[in-house]
Amino acid sequence: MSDKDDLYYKKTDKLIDFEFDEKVAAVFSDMIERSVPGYRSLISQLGGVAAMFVKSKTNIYDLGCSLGAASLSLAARLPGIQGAQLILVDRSKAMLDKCRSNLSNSELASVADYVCEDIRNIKINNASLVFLNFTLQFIEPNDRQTLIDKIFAALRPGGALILSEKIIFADKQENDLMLSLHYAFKKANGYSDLEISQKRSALENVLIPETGDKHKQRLAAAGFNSVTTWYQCLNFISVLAIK
Ligand code: GEK
Repeated sequence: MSDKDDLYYKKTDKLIDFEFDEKVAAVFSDMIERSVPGYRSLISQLGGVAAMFVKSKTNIYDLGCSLGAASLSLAARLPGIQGAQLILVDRSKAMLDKCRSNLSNSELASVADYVCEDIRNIKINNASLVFLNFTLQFIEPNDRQTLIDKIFAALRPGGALILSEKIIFADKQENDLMLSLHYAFKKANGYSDLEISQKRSALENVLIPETGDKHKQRLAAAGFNSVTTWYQCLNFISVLAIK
């Protein structure tokens, strides 16, 4: 169970950049469900999409796994995950510790490896499936193509990357509309104006969204054969890229 997210409830004079520390890990499930439109629905469908690509004797990577929601969704659709090995990676020790305890009573416990490392620095190989579920947005934009190229090289033919991201829109009117709708979503979920604005400032230099087209161009440049948006809720999308 997650505690209620009230991290930005009180006015703070000196806001520091957002970090995935112990305080965030403790409230993360509540935070992401109340902040990301369609998160619960996306997670419940993600496993079904992902299950189509998993092959035995391959590796599945959950990059920026947080509490392991994507992997748990897969396990619910594909019991035993086809005898594949699951590698969960997060550079936040607080998140990864919580992920390990979350999965400890699941069938994933026996096939899961946990790596506390920056995903830019790890080796990836023999992959049938890679999740980048709301993680690329936290990577420095200049490093994104190199990371996507590394994932493409590690995937077997027919393997898939599922990339979910917060996005912006090239058209200003559309972008403003989506920002207003996202704001209304957070208000409806109980966040105050102060909480929303303090969280936004804390994330400003940390979460850098791009357009859906930019993501698709990058995936095409890496060499992906097929690139499809399979899910969208307001300014949050999930793209299925198949090698
Ligand atoms: C979910 N996938 O619920 N290397 C490793 N981990 C990183 C890096 C990096 N360079 N940058 C950020 N992270 C999850 C949700 S949350 C999304 C993912 C959000 C990690 C970071 O520590 C955090 O746990 C996660 O990526 C992003 O399906 O909070 O909006």
